Amino acid sequence: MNILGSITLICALTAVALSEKVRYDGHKVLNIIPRTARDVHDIVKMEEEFQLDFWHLPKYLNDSLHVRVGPHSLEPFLAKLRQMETAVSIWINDVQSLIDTEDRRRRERRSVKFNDAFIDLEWKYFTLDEINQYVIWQAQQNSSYMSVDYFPNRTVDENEIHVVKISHPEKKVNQSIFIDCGIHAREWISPAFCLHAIKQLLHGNHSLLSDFNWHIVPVLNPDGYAYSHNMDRLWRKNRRVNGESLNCRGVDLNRNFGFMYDPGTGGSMDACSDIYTGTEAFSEVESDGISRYILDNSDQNFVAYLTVHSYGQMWLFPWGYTSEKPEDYADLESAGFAAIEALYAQSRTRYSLGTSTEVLYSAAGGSDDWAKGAAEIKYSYTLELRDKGRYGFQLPEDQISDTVTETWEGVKALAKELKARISGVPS
Ligand code: 0X9
Ligand code: ZN
Repeated sequence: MNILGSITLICALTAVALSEKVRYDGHKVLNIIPRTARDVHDIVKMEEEFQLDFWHLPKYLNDSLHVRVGPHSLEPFLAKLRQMETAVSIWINDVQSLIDTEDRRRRERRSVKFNDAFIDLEWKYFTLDEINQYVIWQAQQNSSYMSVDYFPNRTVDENEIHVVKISHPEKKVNQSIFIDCGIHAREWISPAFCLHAIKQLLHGNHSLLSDFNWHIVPVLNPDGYAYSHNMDRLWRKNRRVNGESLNCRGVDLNRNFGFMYDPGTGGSMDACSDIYTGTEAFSEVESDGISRYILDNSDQNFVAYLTVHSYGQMWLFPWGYTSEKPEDYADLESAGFAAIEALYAQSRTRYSLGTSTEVLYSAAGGSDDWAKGAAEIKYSYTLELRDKGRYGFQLPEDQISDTVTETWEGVKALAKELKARISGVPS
């Protein structure tokens, strides 16, 4: 084949590869202020008719609803909203152009060379390969502080799930904090936070290691995370092949945990749904793997479980499966308050605090409920990082640094508070 032929072939192959990527041209995210609970109910019922993708559902009156809608459904959907006399504004005008901007930035930035302990992690969203390389490299550089373990089973796409353990090399510490990131694929700021936490624990103030051992899963859903980079930026679930529903892959891992598992509460039994619960509790290697790890390491005495999501700026705690509150609600609320206060002091970013059902919506099968209800980790929190919907899942890279820094301030304040509570000395 001559040069021209080769170029044509390369172009054709590139076109095929590119055309496979899911595009969101002309898709808008609308900000709707429903007038009544009935309005919310009616809008949610239109999901299938207009192929709606709900990014945020309102919890109280005058709260807003964020929904992505494609170009063909836009006019008929707006007509329905007009009939309901609901206030609506365009929040994101073209989802694809945000994705394109993000892609362009990523292409401009060379792949990272891991040869400097103070490497700037906050300048771009790392790919799965880069995250794995970073984790292995940090473990090699800091072998006395950090070790890397793996969940026993690989994922559907043959990825391994890493668990990083960082602890003091000399002191024997018998309390631990567990953090996982990236359970939902498209919430890219979450793994970025876990990498920042690892870096701070290794290269920041080592006194944090005198009080706790830290167990961190940087990407709990590696298949979904890679897929959201390579194919569909807005993918949420893992990549499980769902029996006969060949076109509809994936289970929402945060509906698959085995404590009060219930597809009828905030989940779906439809394999095509973004909140598909899977066929049964712990059917997935990711959720099963993490629960086994936590139970098998009970000698580590986990005092806190943190699972990091986006978006909405919320510091949530159980329960998510019911509107009832845990009997130690006041303890979780006051420790959470210390965290969001420190976070606010850092950057003036405001968080809401309360149970998932109170602040957000009820949804059963979440990892936070399991950690508290089954693994008996008292201080179990779901963190929903920035923002409040301006960019949603596509939080621009120039906000990574401030977001992970303020969140780390919150987590450190929580650790300090818990240390004081455990030792009985007020902070
Ligand atoms: O719905 C979720 O899984 C979480 N929100 S997100 O937008 N990141 O998807 C909230 C989970 C709160 N916890 C429980 N409902 N148990
Ligand atoms: Zn999430």
